[in-house]
Amino acid sequence: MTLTPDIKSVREAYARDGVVLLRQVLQEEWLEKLRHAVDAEVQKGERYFAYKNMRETPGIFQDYCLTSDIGRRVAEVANSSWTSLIYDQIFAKEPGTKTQTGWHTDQPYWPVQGPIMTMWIALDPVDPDNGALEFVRGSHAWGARYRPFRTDQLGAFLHYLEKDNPDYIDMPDFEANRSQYDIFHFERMEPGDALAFDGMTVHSAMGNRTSTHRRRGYAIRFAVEGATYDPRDEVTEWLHDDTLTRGDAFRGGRFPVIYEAA
Ligand SMILES: O=C(O)CCC(=O)C(=O)O
Repeated sequence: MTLTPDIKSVREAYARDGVVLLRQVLQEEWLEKLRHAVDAEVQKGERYFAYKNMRETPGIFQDYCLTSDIGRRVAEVANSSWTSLIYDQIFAKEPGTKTQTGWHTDQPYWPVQGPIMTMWIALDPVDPDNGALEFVRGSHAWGARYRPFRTDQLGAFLHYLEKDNPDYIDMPDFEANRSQYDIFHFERMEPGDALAFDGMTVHSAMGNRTSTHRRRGYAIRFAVEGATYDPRDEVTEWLHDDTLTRGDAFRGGRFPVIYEAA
């Protein structure tokens, strides 16, 4: 018995589009706890992209990652026999934050090759007014590896990293050429719903144009069967683990296996 209803069509959508919306992934007991934990982090007043890797410190984020059913869900959607944790991140786009999160893919920023999945869990209702995520349908399957770049505090492009790495190409201007791509979003997420998306899917997030509707997202990044360790000093050092060697399965050390099929 799977945790995810209609798992066959969920897997088909994930494989085809590179993203799928899962309803009510988060149980009520976790929702309030995570909201409080997010608010406590955000009070620290750091920049938008700074709330990372909370799960390495004892507390609610760690408890959720290690003891909830999220690892099993990831394995189900990815059709994997195991799930390991890469890291977690808060995206709190508060009312009046009009800035769009720029178009990007995630995988080039992490020391991992192969299949990885983000679960972006909505802690508030999310719609196009307060910061829905947008995706380029099917872009995970293009085989394009987009060069990582640094952004300013609000997510605007500053400069490319690894300029000489031939494995990566510069990113097209998706925003300026929207009509050339199959760009879509999910009209509404309820608290507890999650977007499962591939690390190679091109995505962005709208600004929060409202003056009253918070948009707190809790994103957890996972590796699954087939993912391997691939450190690149200029970009991924913050996630390195010296107990792993390039090419090892991406599991163990800093990256605990949180689900393994019996
Ligand atoms: O929520 C956002 O603003 C962006 C999320 C995102 O880009 C990600 O989870 O990779």
